[in-house]
Amino acid sequence: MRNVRIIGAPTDFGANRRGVDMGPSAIRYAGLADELESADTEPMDGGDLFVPRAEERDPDADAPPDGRAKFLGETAAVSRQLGNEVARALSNGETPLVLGGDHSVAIGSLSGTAREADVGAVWFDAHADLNTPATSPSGNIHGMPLAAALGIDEFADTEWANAPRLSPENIALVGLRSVDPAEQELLRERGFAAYTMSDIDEHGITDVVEEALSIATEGVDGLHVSLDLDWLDPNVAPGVGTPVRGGVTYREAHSAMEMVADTGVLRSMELVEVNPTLDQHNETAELATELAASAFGKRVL
Ligand code: B3U
Ligand code: MN
Ligand code: MN
Repeated sequence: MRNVRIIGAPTDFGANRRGVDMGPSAIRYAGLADELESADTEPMDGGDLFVPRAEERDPDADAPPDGRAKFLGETAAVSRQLGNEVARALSNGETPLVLGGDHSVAIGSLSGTAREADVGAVWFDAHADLNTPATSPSGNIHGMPLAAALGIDEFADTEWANAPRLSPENIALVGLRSVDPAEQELLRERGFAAYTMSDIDEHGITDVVEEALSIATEGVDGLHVSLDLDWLDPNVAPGVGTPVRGGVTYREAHSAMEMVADTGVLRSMELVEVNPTLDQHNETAELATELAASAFGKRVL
């Protein structure tokens, strides 16, 4: 039986809308442990990382020389902690399930999961999260984690952010519908496997996810799944920081997560950007628990 190590990372440093720091509580309250048990896994909850309140800090105290990245020092501290927790869970034979928090927590998850193994990743998100401090329109680090982990441009020597054993050929982004100009350029230039909502409309979710998973798992030891709840349509996931219309449906999302389970190589996963202050009756948090269960192998029959 798979032991799933739940690690709460209640950050909202990376987001411009307050409230995602309540994500870990909301996801647990929605019944995460029961859902994971129904997927025949053994949930082990290690609690939350210590994260200071944003109000106590100056967002620009550690401003980078070029551009803007708010709460950079705080994000570095959380990323280091989380990277260590993720690596420790893996070395104990557990599968880390990180609960965000905003998407900047992916920096820590990726650095931890790609420490002792070659890892591929699928990024289920409306956004590409490939900005850098110089290109970011917002200065919010939740729009930068993939660039940080890959060491792109200003992140080249950012030791706490880089995930050296995460290889760009094994990254696939799925569900894109809000991409900034600099991100478009990067996606084109560096040849990442990137699938937009139009690709899903044209080819169907199963074909797109099959291709994404085969790219991400080719020749690596394991797969990281980064699930930003804004990947889904706001009709079914209203409780997210940056909703974008035209996302995947409830059934498409489950189908994709079932395909993740079928790879048999899921190594680590995160559920991010749940914002309980914008949610309706905790339904987005509930959906997050269900999708995790599907990714860990829950089946009806
Ligand atoms: N690309 C924009 C918006 C954004 C990215 N991720 C989220 N929003 N959730 C930015 O600010 O980088
Ligand atoms: Mn994201
Ligand atoms: Mn997003």
